[in-house]
Amino acid sequence: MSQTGIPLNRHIMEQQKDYPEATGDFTGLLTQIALAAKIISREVNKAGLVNILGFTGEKNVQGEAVKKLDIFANEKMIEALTYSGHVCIMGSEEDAEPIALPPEAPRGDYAVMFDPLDGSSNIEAAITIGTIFSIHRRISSGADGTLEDLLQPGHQQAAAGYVVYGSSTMLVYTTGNGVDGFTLDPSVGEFLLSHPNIRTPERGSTYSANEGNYQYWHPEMQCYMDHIHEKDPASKRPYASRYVGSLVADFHRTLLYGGVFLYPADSKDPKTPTGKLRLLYEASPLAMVIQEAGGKASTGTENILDVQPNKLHQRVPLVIGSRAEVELAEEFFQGNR
Ligand code: AHM
Ligand code: MG
Repeated sequence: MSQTGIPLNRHIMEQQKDYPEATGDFTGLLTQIALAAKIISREVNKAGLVNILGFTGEKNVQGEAVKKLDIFANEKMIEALTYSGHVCIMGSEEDAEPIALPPEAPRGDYAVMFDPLDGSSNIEAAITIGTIFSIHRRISSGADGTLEDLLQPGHQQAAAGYVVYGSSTMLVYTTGNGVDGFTLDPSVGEFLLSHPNIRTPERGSTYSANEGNYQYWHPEMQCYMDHIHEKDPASKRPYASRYVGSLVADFHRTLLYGGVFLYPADSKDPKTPTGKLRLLYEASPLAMVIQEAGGKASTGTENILDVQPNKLHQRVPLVIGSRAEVELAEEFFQGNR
């Protein structure tokens, strides 16, 4: 039973009690992710000070060269997981290849993927950014994890979630048993349960998309966008527009308030005809969260959780949010409107 205010660790342990076969690995894994999130949150909060204090290109107080925040976040995620004993392989949006464990690190049963700092183009402007993570049970049987452990469809995720570094820092996750949100209390350094059992409204009247791409969108997306711009008070159209340009921030708002976020396929860059967002680091984990909250995620024609990945950095069109809003967009994408 969820109790507002309890620390993340206790919440995870209480949830695990429902699974007598649970080994505690999972609790340890999420605890390590939360630890990395606290360290990243601390650095994000002082990002603007780096130049003022003259650290750039020099050494920080620990004598380490100061790094770009996205590289720093990537290193913290990898460090937190490498020696946890719960992981056999990792994948990061920042690394072209799967991240193997060093020989001395203990091996565990999980494959973890993450976007360490999503929305990184917003860092310099103190705009909300985030970390997204996806956890699979390994399916390979050797000592080390393999690419096969990472290339699993989203419906096989054991857990997924994200951290949003905004006006407060929040960690939201699901293990397939509802979605819970925790707010970091910086004074005690703990994530405390603030949003138990999050449910996404069935409908919403807010859309979130980079409309600057309108001329590059395919006709079905243009028709959908024209539709939600029409004046029809009965269906709350025209919808309101909100776009931060950090997926985590746009997603988090959509999860809580309802509506729809879209990053469709477009013809902008012939090298990325399937849109911009990554299946394994962005779309798939957020799809598990939204589905557990009663919403839906789609490519426009297929449930995101059913997409079989064929490469680590695969991109995918994404329509995600309130169930009825995603289904309305799907009708356009599938040519039924
Ligand atoms: P990033 O992983 O390099 O930060 O890029 C992903 C980001 C998402 O957070 C956001 O939804 C999208 O890119 C915004 O793209 P655009 O600037 O094309 O609107
Ligand atoms: Mg990203």
